[in-house]
Amino acid sequence: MPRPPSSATLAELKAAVGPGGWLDCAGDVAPYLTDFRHLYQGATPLVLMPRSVDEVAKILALCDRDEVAVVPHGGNTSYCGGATPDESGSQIVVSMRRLNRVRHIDAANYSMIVEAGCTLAGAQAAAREADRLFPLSLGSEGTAQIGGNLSTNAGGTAVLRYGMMRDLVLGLEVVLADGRVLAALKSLRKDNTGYDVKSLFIGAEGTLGIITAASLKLFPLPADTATALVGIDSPRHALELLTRLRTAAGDQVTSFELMPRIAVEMTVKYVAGVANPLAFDSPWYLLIELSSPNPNQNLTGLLTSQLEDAAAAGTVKDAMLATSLAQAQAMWKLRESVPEAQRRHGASIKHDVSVPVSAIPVLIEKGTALANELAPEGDVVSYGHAGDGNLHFNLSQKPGADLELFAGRTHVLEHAMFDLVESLGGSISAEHGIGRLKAGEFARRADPVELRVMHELKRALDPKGILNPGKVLCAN
Ligand code: 2HG
Ligand code: ZN
Repeated sequence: MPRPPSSATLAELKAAVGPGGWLDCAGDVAPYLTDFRHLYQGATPLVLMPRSVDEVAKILALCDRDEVAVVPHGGNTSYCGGATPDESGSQIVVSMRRLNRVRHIDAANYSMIVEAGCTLAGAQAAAREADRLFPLSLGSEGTAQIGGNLSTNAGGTAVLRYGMMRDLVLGLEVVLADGRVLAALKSLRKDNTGYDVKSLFIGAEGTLGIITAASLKLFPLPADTATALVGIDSPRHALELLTRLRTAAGDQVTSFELMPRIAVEMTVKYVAGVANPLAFDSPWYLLIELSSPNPNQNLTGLLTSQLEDAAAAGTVKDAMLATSLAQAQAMWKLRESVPEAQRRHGASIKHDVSVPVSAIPVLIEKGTALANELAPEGDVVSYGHAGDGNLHFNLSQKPGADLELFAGRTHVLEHAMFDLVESLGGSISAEHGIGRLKAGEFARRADPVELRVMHELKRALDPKGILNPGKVLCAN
């Protein structure tokens, strides 16, 4: 069991990172003590900001020796409290923000090595400069860091085409709990040498080691893109259209995002500069993007003809194709601002869940019935990455509804939603991780053998339990 650090340990930790590498005044550490959604308010005696792998290794060796708990901290955009220390005041925070270099880009190998504290937008920009695409794409990419993206196995809006963060990794450098450095930073597409050890650290939320750098896959930059905002009557039509487009355009279907009317209305109302470009109101909207590195694909022509055929078949009500980059960006702003609009509107209850894509319409139908019954103070705002089977099945407090009553529905509704998701063969966490928020539900619902294996791995790699205690796995 980790214990509070002594003043001698704190002094050694400060010395390990040197002047300018740590914070311990209340005002300075405050931003590290609460999560993005303000679900948790923790405490810490010390925030460390290492600048090299060696410094991270020294920190962990000291913490392991003295059994001090460590909470790795990236861009702090996570939704499940995975990067926030607990309330005890005995956990050290290790911020990765100064470990943020792009170490190497190998354009011919379509790979790059970046450090954990590099922002996702920074990694994308570095790839672009080398005429390559790093395709992970999220609303919070300006702040979110590569280490956090890896640790939560982040998803976002281009998973349909490129996969999740796990699918974009060739190698990792990780500092283990006792300070040893696992140097698995190869940039190979083929490497069948035994167990895939690096993959253990992806999605582990810093509970098995601290990721310090990654070798990431790059892709050709798109040279042709077609973006459309489409009005449809029901989620079933979304499924029909997705099948039609994948048949016609294969892997060129890059994004397929679903939004209900209420999400569009809220976003137009609360977020400056957002407009709904469609002439007609629609119960549901899709934001669709096709892309290809081939400039001569005429994707706009392809998407137009597919949408026309879909309209003739009664699948599509109304559609608008972006005719300029600015128009495409405006459509993306509409989609990416939905979380901000929900925040401005009032309190929300969130479920980041996934089901097989074919079950999305049932999830929406049954989930909405559950929400109306169990949380009548909320409006359902279910939107997200329909093409991946991932919905943010959220509720927003109804205007004028009692906040306490609404918030009080969270657990009963979550339980029912998770039961529904499980009955459809889905997951209670699609892309936001487990963190502290879902650790209890995860422990209750995980396959017992799989959970046992996870605890065994945790004990093997972190026998003193110093790495991000209470996240992902509950103490057993
Ligand atoms: C998104 O897809 C993010 O916009 C946030 O994953 C989802 O706020 C949410 O629930
Ligand atoms: Zn999302």
